[in-house]
Amino acid sequence: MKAKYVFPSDYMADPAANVFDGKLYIYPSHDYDSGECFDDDGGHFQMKDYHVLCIDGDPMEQDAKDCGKQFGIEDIPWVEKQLWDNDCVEKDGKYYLIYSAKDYTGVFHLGVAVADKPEGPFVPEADPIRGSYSIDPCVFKDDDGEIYVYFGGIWGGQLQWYKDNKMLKAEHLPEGKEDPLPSRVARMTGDVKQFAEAPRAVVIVDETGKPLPADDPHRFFEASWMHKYNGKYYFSYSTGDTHLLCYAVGDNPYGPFTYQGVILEPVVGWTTHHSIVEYKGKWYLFHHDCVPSNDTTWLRSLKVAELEYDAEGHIKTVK
Ligand code: FUB
Repeated sequence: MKAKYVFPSDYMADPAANVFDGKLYIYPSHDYDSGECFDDDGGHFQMKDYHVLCIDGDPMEQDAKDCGKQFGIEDIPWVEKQLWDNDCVEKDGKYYLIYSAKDYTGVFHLGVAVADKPEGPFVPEADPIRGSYSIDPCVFKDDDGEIYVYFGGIWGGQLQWYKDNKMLKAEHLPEGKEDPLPSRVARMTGDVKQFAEAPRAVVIVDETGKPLPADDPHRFFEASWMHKYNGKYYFSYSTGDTHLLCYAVGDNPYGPFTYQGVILEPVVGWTTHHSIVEYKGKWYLFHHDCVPSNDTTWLRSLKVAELEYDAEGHIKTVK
């Protein structure tokens, strides 16, 4: 399958692609070379602002255009550093960008910024979402209009710090046949600014209904994404240290989701992160790799590939 770079003029990552007003809008992280060294907690990812990108045409032919800087760390009172992944949803003609960032105590939370147009300008709320934690929000609007946020990431994403939505004194990374750390999902309030309920675990099970164990190379790590295909809920995610994008299918937004297979094989660079979107009758996988930066893990470039399903609704692996 063909793949193409989307925005060759700058380093961007973690693309959340959405269709608004007949155009493709991409909400990425904005990588840059901060000089921080690589570490297992992602200290080399020191992003300091957000941009929105737009493609009005065939994404396999056209590069994205930059709609400009939206806001930076200096505009958000609660944030000290690391503006990581973000995503955007529309409700009643307003656009809500949900992002992850670290506060002044070194803890990740989710924040909200609001705009009248998908290209911004987005204005951040003064405080993070109450009760939010960890990273990598994906905002999903179901056909009935309810909005859900999926989030979470382990290691530097701090998900291992939490149990039952409370921060633990001691962190535990599950091993062997223990249940893995799950992504989380919460329905949002009508104003899309708070959780309407306590976040729930997103459980991925095998074909017998048993949760995939912690030592399964296909277990969840970070980069949640939700899309619907033929009435089914497709939860996709990165497996982090095994470097795959995988997916699982369920009957409702909360799951459980039954593991199906690999969407994307490992790319150049440590991280892999994506979104899946239907645009003008075709399905696309947006993701990133580090080929243009010669495998510099913190300088990633956006890519797009066409995505295909077989007759049973299985996604064909992009190699
Ligand atoms: O961009 C920083 C982090 O790298 C993201 O939050 C992860 O999903 C990984 O792509």
